Amino acid sequence: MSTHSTVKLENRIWDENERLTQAELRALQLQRLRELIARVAHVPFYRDAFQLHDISPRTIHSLDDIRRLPFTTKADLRQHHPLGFLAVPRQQVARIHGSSGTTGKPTFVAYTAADLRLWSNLCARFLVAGGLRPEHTVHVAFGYGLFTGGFGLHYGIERVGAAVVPAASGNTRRQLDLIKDLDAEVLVCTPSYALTIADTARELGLDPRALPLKFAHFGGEPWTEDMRQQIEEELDLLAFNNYGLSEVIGPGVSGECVHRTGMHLQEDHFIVECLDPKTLEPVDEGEPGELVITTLTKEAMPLIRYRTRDIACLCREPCSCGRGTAKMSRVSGRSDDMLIIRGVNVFPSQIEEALLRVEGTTPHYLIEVERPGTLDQVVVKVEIRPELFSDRMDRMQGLRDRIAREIYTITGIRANVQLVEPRTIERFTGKAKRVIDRR
Ligand code: DLL
Repeated sequence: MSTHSTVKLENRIWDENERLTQAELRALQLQRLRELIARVAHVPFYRDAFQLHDISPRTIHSLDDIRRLPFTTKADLRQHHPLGFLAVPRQQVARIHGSSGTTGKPTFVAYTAADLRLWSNLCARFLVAGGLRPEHTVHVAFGYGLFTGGFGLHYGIERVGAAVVPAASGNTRRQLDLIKDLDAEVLVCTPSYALTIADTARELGLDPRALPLKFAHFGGEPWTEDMRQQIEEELDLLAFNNYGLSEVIGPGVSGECVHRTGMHLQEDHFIVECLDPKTLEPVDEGEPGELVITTLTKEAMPLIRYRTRDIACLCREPCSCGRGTAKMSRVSGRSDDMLIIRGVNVFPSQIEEALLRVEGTTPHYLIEVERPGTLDQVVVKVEIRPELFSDRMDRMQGLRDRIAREIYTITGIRANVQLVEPRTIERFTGKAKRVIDRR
């Protein structure tokens, strides 16, 4: 039996800025915050808010003044769809990614060439912190497309000088062949997909522990310490956590070092606040709160105080790896109703939108999410109109297919749609409970 999980990783730091102390970071953040305010002053959303609250680089005296700045939410991005938050001329945009919104349309995120360089550098930082070296071959099983996972990690790996296998998502058997044939030591994907890889290997009569993988960088969805242990055990590798979100940049906001005691936030490029989601006041250090992120150095679409809705804790105690940056805990939940299903962000309102497009349905539905094995499964129970409820199998089948197709078009997930008789889904007098998450 191989012993990858006992591999000793040497602590390496990619970029000297990672060693800045908290005091140095604070000074740099203040300077960059002022520059940012000047840069976004012509973006209509910020211009109006700045005028209202008399905000300019000169009125920002300390980092505490960030609390005078407006929040930015996903709804704000939507209202300025598609690119109303652009802070540079359109000709300077080098790439556009997108993330699922609360309705069918994605929210777009634009990058200049400098933003793309920054992004790959930020990914290189956490990859190197978690053991990546130029001699490695990395298997990337994230989707390549509007989703930021594939391209973000891809260029980060190239930046380090390692070899990338852009396997993308799907066809797990083929992925296993690639990992074996190309001797990939590093795996990059969602943590749940890693378990699918292990399952599929066993189905094929292969020992997943015998794969050449030595360590892995996982992100894009919530996972637990128990799941880390399970993955490490099943695939015999060391697993590292990294976090990010499209609106802010994609992967690269934070990632673990060799100590794996929290993810180092890249504080020279982001100011991260941890706030009570109800009062929007800062929580005490170490207490859970919603992460609110200001992008200090992005050019194309900088955001001020973006409400991530992700709940986590911050820790500012120095880490023995030599990085001066604060660390965030695992994400423990969300302050909104967004679900992450097989790495895809889904809002219940998107399912509702899909139902509205299909005649014969009612707005009464229930989303049940389970993880029977390693993969998430979604059942959408939909009440249909009494006059349409029929014994004719073909009719009901047709309706079910149409609903499933609409859900797929809007969310990108394949749901198991079940039609239920009128008035069988519970009615609510207060806030409707539309989701049962059994994972
Ligand atoms: O998932 C970016 C990403 C890709 C990060 C690959 C890491 C690796 P979005 O699709 O916009 O972007 O989804 C962002 O996913 O707000 C969190 O709720 C969740 N998320 C991302 N990473 C983690 C993680 C990418 N390590 C949303 N742990 C975020 C828990 C995570 N949740």
